[in-house]
Amino acid sequence: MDAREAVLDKYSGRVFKNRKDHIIELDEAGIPKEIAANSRSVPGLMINRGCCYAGCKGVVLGPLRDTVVITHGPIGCGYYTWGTRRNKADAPDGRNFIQYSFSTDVQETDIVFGGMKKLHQAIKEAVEIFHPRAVMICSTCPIGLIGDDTKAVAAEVEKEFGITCIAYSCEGYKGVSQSAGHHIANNGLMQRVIGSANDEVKEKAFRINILGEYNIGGDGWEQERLLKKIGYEVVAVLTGDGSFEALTHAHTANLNLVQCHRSINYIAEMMKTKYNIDWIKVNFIGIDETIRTLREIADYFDNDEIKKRTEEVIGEELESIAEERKFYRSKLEGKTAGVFVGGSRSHHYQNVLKDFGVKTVIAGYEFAHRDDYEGREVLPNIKLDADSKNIETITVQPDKEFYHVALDKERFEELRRQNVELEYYKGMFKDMGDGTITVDDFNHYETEKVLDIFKPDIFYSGIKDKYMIQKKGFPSNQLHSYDYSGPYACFKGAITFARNTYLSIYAPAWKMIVPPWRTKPTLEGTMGDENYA
Ligand code: CFM
Repeated sequence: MDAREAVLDKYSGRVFKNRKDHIIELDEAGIPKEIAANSRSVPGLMINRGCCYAGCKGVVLGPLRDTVVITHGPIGCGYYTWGTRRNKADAPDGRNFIQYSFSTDVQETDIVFGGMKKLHQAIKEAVEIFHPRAVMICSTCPIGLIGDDTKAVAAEVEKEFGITCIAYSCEGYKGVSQSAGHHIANNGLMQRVIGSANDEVKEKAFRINILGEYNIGGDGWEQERLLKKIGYEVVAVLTGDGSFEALTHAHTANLNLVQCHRSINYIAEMMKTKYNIDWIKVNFIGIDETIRTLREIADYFDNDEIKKRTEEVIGEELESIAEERKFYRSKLEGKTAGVFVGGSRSHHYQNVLKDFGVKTVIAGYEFAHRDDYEGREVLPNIKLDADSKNIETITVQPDKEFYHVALDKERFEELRRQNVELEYYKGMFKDMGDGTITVDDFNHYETEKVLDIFKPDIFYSGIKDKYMIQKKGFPSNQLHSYDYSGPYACFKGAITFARNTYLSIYAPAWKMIVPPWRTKPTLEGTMGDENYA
């Protein structure tokens, strides 16, 4: 029985039929195989996904520091998503509201009589107290069910307070995971925020946006530090330590860097159509990947000074980490890992592991789509199901005023021939292979099974399964929140990541654990009427 069969073995016919296409064994590197992704999870299985509201409010809109993002729904939705994602933010203009949880605290009476008045009152209070640059309304499940017209409230607020207010119908049930919420948030930002400031485009300047970087543990700050050191101007970051204010100018940049393809590819594509801003898939996770990324950006702009500075900065950064890099490589070489995160990191982190000689034997995404596994070339073959059709796809037109000059066709093709991922993402599969396994939408049972089969030295995941993994005797670090550490991006970040990995693998604690169920049964039961005797 191979690993895949062993994982599927215990399933009933119906569950087997569903799960078999989500588990792929990769034999040869570079040969993508089709995987089932972005579909409904099997009810009853313990999975790690979030909901549509989580993707819209928590992931994409939440990090905007000068904006009040208000949860319209029962208090639990706002409360349980409060402060759980480590998207750090500064307060350069005195506006940073991300420590707060704004909610309308919808009650039974509101469900019966409607919550629109309450929403209006809540926004009024927030605007008067905090003076935000904008207000975003995020609806949760019950709001969609009772049919509150949040868009009407937003329009009223705009008139009354002269402030941008956008309502998002991102009810949790809208999609099969948080991925739906990313798309909804992308649409709103594109329609109402990006391009709303009336500035001038500076054609030849080295002005860039970083898309899909959420500044978890300070990753975005580390990227900005390097890019500025080279000589780039960062116009906007979407959306880590980002601001409504900066987003209004995003259309004036000359290149979009896409870090997390899954959560932001919609905006990248729409900005290409509307403003002719090229996007390039980058990766700042990993030493070799950061070097590749910096060189590709320099190649894109094709400017001697920028190229020179790029090499100088790479040299300086490499020198500053040389010793530690060697030490951690000597400790980690030959180890194996499992990586299971949302929709990008399971790919990105394989690169930093490779830097230190660690092989990824198990990988999977919670909610990515087939293109994140197989590459964007499969996009035309992805059949939209009813769940995906539920999410609006908006179309944009070229903007007469702000349409940029971008690369000419020849240069574009030349860069593509050099494997620069211009308007392209190759996906995770092409970097895997050799008997490794990929599992889409892992559940806890499957996690336990792959741990038993592959016995990796470490398994990276999140808070929902971390302790279950550790109870099985495997060290587990969180790759969503970085276990309160970070940044992990770029050169210095790679060292911090390696240090945490080293500390976890070399901690003897996990081998000493004897869970109680190993020595005695923890669940006892009786059959039939014995209890009532
Ligand atoms: Fe993109 Fe993210 Fe991720 Fe994501 Fe996320 Fe996250 Fe993630 Mo947690 S935007 S897809 S919805 S890289 S919150 S910062 S770590 S699951 S792999």
